[in-house]
Amino acid sequence: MARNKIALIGSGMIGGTLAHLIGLKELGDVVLFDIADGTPQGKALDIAESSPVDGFDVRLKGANDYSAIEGADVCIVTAGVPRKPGMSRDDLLEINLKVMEQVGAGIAKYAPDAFVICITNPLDAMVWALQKFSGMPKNKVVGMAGVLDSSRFRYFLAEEFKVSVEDVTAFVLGGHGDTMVPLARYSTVAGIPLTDLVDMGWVTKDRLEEIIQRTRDGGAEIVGLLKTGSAYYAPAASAVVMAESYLKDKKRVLPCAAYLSGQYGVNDMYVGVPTVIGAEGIERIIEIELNSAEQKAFDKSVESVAGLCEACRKIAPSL
Ligand code: TXD
Repeated sequence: MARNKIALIGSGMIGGTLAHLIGLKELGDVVLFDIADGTPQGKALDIAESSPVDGFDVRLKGANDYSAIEGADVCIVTAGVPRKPGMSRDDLLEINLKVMEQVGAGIAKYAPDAFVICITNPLDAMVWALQKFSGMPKNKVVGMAGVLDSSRFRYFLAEEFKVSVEDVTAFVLGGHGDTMVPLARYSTVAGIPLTDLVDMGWVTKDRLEEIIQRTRDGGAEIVGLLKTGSAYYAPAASAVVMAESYLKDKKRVLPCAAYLSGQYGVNDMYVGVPTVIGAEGIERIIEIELNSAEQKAFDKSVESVAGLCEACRKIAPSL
């Protein structure tokens, strides 16, 4: 049985971390692709040289030519420019839109059957553009943000309550950015909703609001600390979980930026919603009831994603 092939389009901080995690988990052979000469080759060789120590059998290869990704089962896209301090995700739009055009063409030519996970920011607009540029099926092109945002929320809650991160679940809806919508009543500690934990005196409403705001600002907090780039360990781990659910047909329920055609009243846009990922890609979009405050926050988030898509259309009218 042939091994899975995973192509990483972009071999920067997230790309390199992805390659290492995929190796350690033996998820498949890895091709690191980048326009920078030597970076993907160097990272592939460095990680391959760690494989005898950690005992994993995975082939790793670096390339500057799209032909190297031929037949990939999964493509994870991080190509582009990351945020610098003071820069918003939207500032990246113009540069990264051009990158998505090239990446879309490369994947469509060499790996048209792949499951494509886009990470490049501004996420909801870039994954939308990538799907259009590539012309690939909408259920096979998805954006990573919700797994990361909810993981940050889970971590902050576990710290607050002094319980294991394993027992905290969190639910985040909407676009990746300042308008994301963490949902307290669908986030739990061992099944107990946060709203009940407020009633039980575990946390005050105000403190919970602070944690929610920290989650919204989670990306900026890391950018402010690192100063030279954005987060990469947690984003890479989040994308690997999505790739694994696809390759192993696990049907995990994961919040992802998925193409909406009427769900949640949204059309022709990618927005973060709960999905089921299995061998068919995005197999299901789960629609939950929102109360009026949640709906309002969600609508605001959708509006900001719509603004980004509009800005993309101005730059690339073919979209
Ligand atoms: O939740 C999320 N979705 C995110 C998104 C969380 C964190 C970071 N997020 C975004 O991921 C971030 O704003 C960036 O847009 C991407 C990648 O972040 P990373 O930290 O890996 O950026 P790097 O280290 O700068 O790597 C980008 C690489 C770099 O090696 C460039 O040479 C390469 O992309 N690059 C390209 N590769 C292929 N083709 C083209 N055109 C290209 N342009 C740049």
